[in-house]
Amino acid sequence: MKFQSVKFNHTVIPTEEIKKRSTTFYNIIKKRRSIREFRLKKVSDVVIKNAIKSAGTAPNGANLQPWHFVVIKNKEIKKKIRKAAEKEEENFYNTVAPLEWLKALEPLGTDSNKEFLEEAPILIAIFEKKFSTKKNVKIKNYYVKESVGIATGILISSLHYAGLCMLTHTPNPMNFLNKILGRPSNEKPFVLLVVGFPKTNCKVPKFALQKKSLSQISTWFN
Ligand code: IYR
Repeated sequence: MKFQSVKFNHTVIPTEEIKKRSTTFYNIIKKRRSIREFRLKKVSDVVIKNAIKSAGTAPNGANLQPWHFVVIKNKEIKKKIRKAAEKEEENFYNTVAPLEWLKALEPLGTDSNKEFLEEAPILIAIFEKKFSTKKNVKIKNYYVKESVGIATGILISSLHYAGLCMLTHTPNPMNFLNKILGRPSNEKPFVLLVVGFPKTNCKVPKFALQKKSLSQISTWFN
């Protein structure tokens, strides 16, 4: 295989240290919870910048990096997003959602009120790019959903590790985000990440604590 390459330098750390690090990571990530009540406390830009830069390192199709992150701190824009999201959610909860879906959502206690979209200090709208344009030429992207999904996972992990809380919010449909945020039509909203700190008496659904066991989620051929 012929390709321009550079040497890959990887420091192999001692086995015991690897085990320790993996346990530490699990003990941190298992504390992540989706929250819907945010306090007014601000978040430093540097934390958001580092998280987006981390997300930008995600493995992705042909290194075309088919994502775009829009950071919203502006009150007026948050208000517009809340209004548009609540309109879609009202339609979802009152008209389009099948009974089965509403039943599945019952333990979460969610409804069409999305106050958190104005309460939270930061919203990050993540867009997937079906294609990119370079000097007016259309470039097709590959494995877009997979790539953006992995990048979003890294973004969430980074923010959680830094000590922030969030909600992955997906009002359906989300194309109002293109209009409000002025994003082009080759970009499709993937998720709206609501970021900040929980209110003092923030509550989370009890049932979401129940995670499937290792044997339920994995199969091993040793
Ligand atoms: N988008 C709606 C409904 C909703 C759907 C799922 I699947 C969830 O895990 C949570 C909510 C809302 O945000 O209320």
